[in-house]
Amino acid sequence: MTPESETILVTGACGQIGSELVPVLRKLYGAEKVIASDVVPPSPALENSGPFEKLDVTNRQEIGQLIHKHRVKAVYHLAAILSATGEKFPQKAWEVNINGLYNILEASRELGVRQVFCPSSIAVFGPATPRVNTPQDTVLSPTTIYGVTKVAGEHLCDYYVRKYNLDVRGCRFPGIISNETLPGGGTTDYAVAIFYEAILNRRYTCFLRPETRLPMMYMPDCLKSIIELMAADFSRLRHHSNFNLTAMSFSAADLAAEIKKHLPDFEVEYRPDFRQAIADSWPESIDDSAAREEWGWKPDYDLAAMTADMLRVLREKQRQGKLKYP
Ligand code: VAH
Repeated sequence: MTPESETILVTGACGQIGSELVPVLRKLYGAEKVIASDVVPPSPALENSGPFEKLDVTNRQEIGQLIHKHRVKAVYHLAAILSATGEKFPQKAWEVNINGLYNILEASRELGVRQVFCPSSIAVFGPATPRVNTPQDTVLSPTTIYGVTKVAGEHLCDYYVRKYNLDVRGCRFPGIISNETLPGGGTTDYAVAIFYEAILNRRYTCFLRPETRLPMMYMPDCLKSIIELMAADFSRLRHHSNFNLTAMSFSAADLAAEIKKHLPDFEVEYRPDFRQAIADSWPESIDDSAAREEWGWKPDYDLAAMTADMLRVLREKQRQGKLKYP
């Protein structure tokens, strides 16, 4: 747990998870104690809610200067290139996801950071992995550069735990669905875009086949998992940076049908693109018993609850004239 007096650095603060984790951390620890950072400029809301620093995680000197300047004791390292964008720019994905992580771990080791959170992903699994109820400890054979960087990242983080006793923790997140930021280049982006298109156009062209089933999680559960994992007793953890985690699994057709219960005239057309092959290499469902046993993980949202809340929040934004898409 991050003691009251410690300063936190969040990288990738403008991204899907970062943009919602920063307000949660600021509520928990005080706005001035949470330094938001990203390589892109902050939204007005983020800029006006507490300290923001421009940070390119591939620049190790910049990281060291920020950690030293703000006496950072905990880092939530969320800066990453996701699966679909990674396949378009694999070299960039390696630079950001691995060189960036290495820079964070080295700066944390050298400058006395006490705790680091770095998310992994179900993208670490591949075609050779059992796809149903994928085990915690199993074959990791990713076919995307994003998955390769996440497997390497897990091993790098666990090396820093063993070698330097650095407290590094992370979860293999499933697809995350949120109503704050627009999709950021992932294969699960359809599960966010579909809500906006349903509300605005009553139509959506899905880039995955209807029967494509993937592990998913609503953002409130994602944020809860990060806070709870970072607060867990380190001595109870047998795993560190690679906890399997999920809340539900559903297919694109399941999600469309759930939305249709609220918007009966909603129609979906299916036109699979290059992201279908990525989704086909990932699990359909996840065994997250290690997270449940080692730090008490339990999700709150299922498909029906998430769908109702997503539509409620986005329709309220539309009513206020604040629904921005794309
Ligand atoms: C992606 N949203 O689609 C991310 C996530 C499991 C998927 O890692 O790349």
